[in-house]
Amino acid sequence: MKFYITTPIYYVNDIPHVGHSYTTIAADILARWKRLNNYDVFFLTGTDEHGAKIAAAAKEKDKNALELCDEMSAKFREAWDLLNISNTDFVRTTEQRHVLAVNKVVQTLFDKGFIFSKKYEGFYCIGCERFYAQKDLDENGCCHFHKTKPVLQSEENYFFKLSSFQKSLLERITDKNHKEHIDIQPEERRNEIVGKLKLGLEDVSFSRSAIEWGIPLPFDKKQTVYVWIDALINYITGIGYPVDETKFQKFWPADVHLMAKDILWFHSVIWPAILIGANLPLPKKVYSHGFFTLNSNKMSKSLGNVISPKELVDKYGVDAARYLTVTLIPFGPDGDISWQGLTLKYNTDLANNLGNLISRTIKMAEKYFDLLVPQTIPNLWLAKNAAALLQENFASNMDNIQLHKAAESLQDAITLVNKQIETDAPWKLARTDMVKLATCIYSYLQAADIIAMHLLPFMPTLSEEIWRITGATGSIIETAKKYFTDRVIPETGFSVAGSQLRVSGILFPRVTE
Ligand code: ME8
Repeated sequence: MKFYITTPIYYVNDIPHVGHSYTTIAADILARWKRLNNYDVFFLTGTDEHGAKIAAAAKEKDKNALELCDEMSAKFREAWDLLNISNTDFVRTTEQRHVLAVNKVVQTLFDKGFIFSKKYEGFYCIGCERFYAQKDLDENGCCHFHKTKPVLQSEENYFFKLSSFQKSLLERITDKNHKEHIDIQPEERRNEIVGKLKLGLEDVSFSRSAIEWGIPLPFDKKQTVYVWIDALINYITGIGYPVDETKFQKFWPADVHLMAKDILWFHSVIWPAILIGANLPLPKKVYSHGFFTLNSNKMSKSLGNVISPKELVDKYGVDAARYLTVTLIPFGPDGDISWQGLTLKYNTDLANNLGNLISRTIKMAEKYFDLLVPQTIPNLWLAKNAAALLQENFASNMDNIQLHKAAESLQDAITLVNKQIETDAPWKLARTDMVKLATCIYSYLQAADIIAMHLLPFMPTLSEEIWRITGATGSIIETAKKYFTDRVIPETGFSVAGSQLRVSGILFPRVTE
């Protein structure tokens, strides 16, 4: 089975911040989860490098456009390396392979009569890289997203006959049984898209005559492909279209396009229309999450209130930064983050709940059992309870992209074990019942192993560390792949009696504001 997941390709006029990280970490968590479930995963991200916005940014910095793109695209790659993102490929729209893909799609649409030229006048928002009609702007004539006044522009452009796709799109979006059904999530946003679609569609700009920084149209070299059309095609460039037919056939259609709500329209209406026009299958799911605000303000470079991935990693460590970014707000609606909120969640979920479970267990094993998994009758009761709780709540939430809920069920499983430790009070048993103490410690280790396997997509490095600390045998990834297939805990547990445990340093040092 294959699983193809994408993030948006990010504009290179901005540095990567926690907003971009949010989508990318979420996609990475889903990619890792599917790999653990034995899917052949392709995970694509990249950078969007053409168009007016990038040309303007280069001019402002007195740089050649490609030079700026090289520099900024590298910053995104560095950020994703820092956050341990496991993307399969990274596409840049200035690459030759992408130019080939764009040419092929654009020429096909032209040959099929979906492209025509007309004179157009509209308000162009450079931040959104799109035209707006007066009615789409706010009462001050500003764009709703950027709060800036778009400039009235008039051009002889090529247009894409989006209007002729209204019926086909509505059918594919609303009819779950359609063989080309495209599932737009969350539901409220799908309803908004359907509502807008029902009102009718206007044809959209397909080329720009005034913008040189772009891919020339194959049938009219004086114009460049409109940056959004150019950008959306990256999703097929990245899997080999049109040169590597085998790879393309294997991975297309995408299983999930992930993004925030700002660009849902492009992904759920314009992109599918292009694909229908080019006779290509549609993505299966388009999922948009909400916007992060920071202390109630929109994060933006100009407001100077962006959080960079590096700041998060410096403060909490890579794995905790990943976990906190995707779990602090529900995955779907907008939400506010703050340093206080991040630190509180770090201390509650990680330093206290998970950190305590591991450190208490290992300290007792060190003190009373020479840092070995105690020799005892295998007691898997607690591990099985934790596993049952996770089986019920974790997998379905991961598959439904409810990452905060999946993380909540992990915390519930950790709490279950910690409560059991409180009930057993093993520190008292050391004086009265060493046999029972051995059984208890053994059971905490097995439950910790179950938790570590589920934690892998969120915290790939620390889960492996926990696996080693608890003396579990073999590779955690291979063991988890098997476990998620058959859901069987071996009779001896994962941490076999007599195995050597490792002293854990402090996994999650407490963080103060
Ligand atoms: O739109 N909260 O690129 P972009 C949540 N190049 N997510 C955020 C965010 C925030 N505050 N800020 C950014 C573009 N994002 C186009 C995409 S795809 C064919 C072309 C994330 O650099 C979120 O995923 O403006 C959002 O949709 C995306 O970055 C926008 O990135």
